[in-house]
Amino acid sequence: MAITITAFENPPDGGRGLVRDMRVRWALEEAGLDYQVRLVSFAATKEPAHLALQPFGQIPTYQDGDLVLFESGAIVLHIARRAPCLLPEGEAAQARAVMWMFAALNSVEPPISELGSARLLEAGESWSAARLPLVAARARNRVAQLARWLGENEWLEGAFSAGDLMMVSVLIRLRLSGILDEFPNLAAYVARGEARPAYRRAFAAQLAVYNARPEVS
Ligand code: GTB
Repeated sequence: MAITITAFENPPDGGRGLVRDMRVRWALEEAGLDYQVRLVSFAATKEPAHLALQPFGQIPTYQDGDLVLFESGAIVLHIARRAPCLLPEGEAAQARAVMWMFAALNSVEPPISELGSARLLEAGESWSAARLPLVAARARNRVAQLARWLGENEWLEGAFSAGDLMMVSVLIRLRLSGILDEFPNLAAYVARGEARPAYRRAFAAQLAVYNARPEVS
């Protein structure tokens, strides 16, 4: 049976690759694994059938035979274990790649997510204008630290790995704020990720979902 992942049938980002099924699609494309995508509505993610797969009512999920996974990081790591192009050989090199996955998810994505919420979800609140600069400063500070570390290196640890896949996926979410372009080396790093054929295939597939979305009345 083929690997099946879930994604929103009506992607809230307009098909720009910001929703978390994108990183799973990208990993599957890098790994060269066959998969299918089961599209779900936002309402369906709150129903018992989906909650049995994902306790928090979110996408993405991953199913392969009897194995059910949620959490995009866990899913990408599972895929990476089957793909030498995503996890380098050697215990220490693998540990460094996994470390960068955790760094992307635990240290870099939270301030970026917070900024996204502040810009989009809280924009109408009376306190939004006062809070936004604080949240933007936190995100800017964190990515400045990353930019200093990356310097002019192509990837975080020599060769491309699942750590880069996750970091690029997270940084893309910063682009709309304009902050990514304040760091030319990080913007170039993201562009290198986006130029990978596997990324482009994944992006095209999720954009096709947006373009074919059901009419919303
Ligand atoms: N920690 C989980 C993981 O990594 O898998 C988080 C999964 C998650 O946040 N999923 C979101 C979801 O299902 C979609 S990606 N949300 C529904 C809910 O929580 O009820 C988050 C997202 C949403 C929208 C945009 N956007 O519009 O740009 C970008 C990212």
